[in-house]
Formats: sequence, structure tokens, C-alpha cells
Amino acid sequence: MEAGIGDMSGSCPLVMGIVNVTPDSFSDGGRYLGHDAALAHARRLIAEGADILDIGGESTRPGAQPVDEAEEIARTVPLIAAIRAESAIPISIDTMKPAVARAAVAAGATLWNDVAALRFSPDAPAVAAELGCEIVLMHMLGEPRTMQDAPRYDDVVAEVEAFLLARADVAQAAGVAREKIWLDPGIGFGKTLDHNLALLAALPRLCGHGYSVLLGASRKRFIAALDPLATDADDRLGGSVAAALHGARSGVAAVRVHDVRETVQALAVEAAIRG
Ligand code: HH2
Repeated sequence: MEAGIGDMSGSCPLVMGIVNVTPDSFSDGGRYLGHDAALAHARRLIAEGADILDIGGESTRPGAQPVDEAEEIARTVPLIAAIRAESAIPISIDTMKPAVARAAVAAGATLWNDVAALRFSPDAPAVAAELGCEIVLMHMLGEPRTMQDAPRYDDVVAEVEAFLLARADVAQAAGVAREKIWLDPGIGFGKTLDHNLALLAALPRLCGHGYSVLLGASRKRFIAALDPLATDADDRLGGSVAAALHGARSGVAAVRVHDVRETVQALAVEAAIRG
């Protein structure tokens, strides 16, 4: 069996550094929109110890406006090619669109991070199989524009778990190899504070299905709900690191973070203590 990115993680999660080439991402929107600024940011995250880079050209924050395919490709693909030209680091493309994933993989990405879990278009599962890349299937209630409008579940953990396992089945039925599939509970994607906390507490259960699990809690709004001083996304480092450490203890294969340096250090200390 071919080794996947998740197999590199051992007992300590991999650190996936976020590079958003978007004008409107919730925590760093606009900061790295230009190609040069985005490449400089990617280099910095590599120097800080990132194991994977996640490149995104469309914001998924609540209320974000959709970006068309050509624009998303123009934002992400030259950056992926530039990173690939100078580094062997695994690159992930954060997109819902099969055409963007296809262009990104052609430029050197090896992981498709799909917050729509292959539901954005009917051909998405077949494209994932054809590309042969790894695929992150994330849970989101509804779509980014409306997902935070009074989200409701009877049992959030059971429903998110059932959704993810069903999407993994769809991917495999289309021809995606089981070991290439990652699951992600989608912290903040159509969830209240209580939903997010229940899903975080249930991470060991989600990690028990034999799939690599990705956790994306960095700088998210649930942290501000627990710390009223953290209204600014830049002020959520403590909560972000706490969530990453919880992910490590729960068995996740990777954490998706903005603050690579601090997360790498915290995970190293945690791993050393655990021996
Ligand atoms: N969160 C965001 C974006 N993509 N992908 C996965 N798999 N899991 C996540 O939790 C996740 C994700 C939102 O964070 P960010 O990229 O900082 O903001 P934006 O979507 O506004 O660009």
C-alpha cells in the first residue's frame, strides 16, 4: 500500500500551515493576496516547521461571497507551482471545485481539502478518484453563506460522524482508495459553541474509524465565545494551541493552523512529555 501524508504523523500530529490567497478570510483576509506576499508567507511557514501547506483561494467564512473558478485558479495555481519549484513539502488545495483541484494537482498539490466533502458538483467524487490524490472530507451544515443561521442537530456527534462515514463510502464507491481519505468534523461550519465543544470532545471516537483525521480549530470564533477578550482573530493563539494539543491527545493526524511556530513548539513539548 502506498504511504499517505497522514502516515508521516506517528504519535504527533502533522502541522498544516494555512496560506489564504483571499481578500476576505476571517482571520488573515487580504494579508497575503499578492503572489509575492503569499509565497513569502509560505516560505516562512516552511521555515517555522510546517509539514503541509494548505493553499486556499476562496474564503469559507460565514457570509463569504463565492469566487469563480478562473479567479480561484489564478490565485492558487501559480503559488502552488512556485512553492513546488523550491520545496518538496506536501501541498494541499483548499477548494470545493473539481476544476480547481485538477489544476492544483497538475501544479504539484497532492491533497485536496474539500470543505464540501465532494458535494459541490456531481462529478467531484469521480474527479477525486481520477486525480489519485488524498482527499479531506469535511462536515459543513448547508453552505458557507448560510451555515451559521441557527444550526440545529439532534445529536451533533452522531450526525457529523454518520455524514463523514457516508461521504467516505461515496468517495470509495467512485474509486478513491480508502487510505487516501481524511475526515474533518468542520469546527465552526454550521455549529454553535456547544456543537463545537461536543465535536472536540468526541475526537477520539472520530479517530477510531481507521481514517486520518484533520482538525481545523485555529483562531475560530468558538474561542472568542469562551474568552470575551478574544474578539480579534489574531488574539486567539492560546485557545488555538489548546485545541491543537487536545487534537494531539485525541489521535488526530494533522492540525490546520495559522500559527505554525507556536503550534510546532507546543506539540513538541506535549510529545516529549508523553514520551
Ligand atoms: N477551516 C477553514 C477553511 N478550510 N478546511 C478544513 N479541512 N477544515 C477546517 O476547519 C477549515 C478548512 C476556515 O478557516 P480559514 O482558512 O482561516 O478562513 P477562510 O475560510 O475564511 O479562508
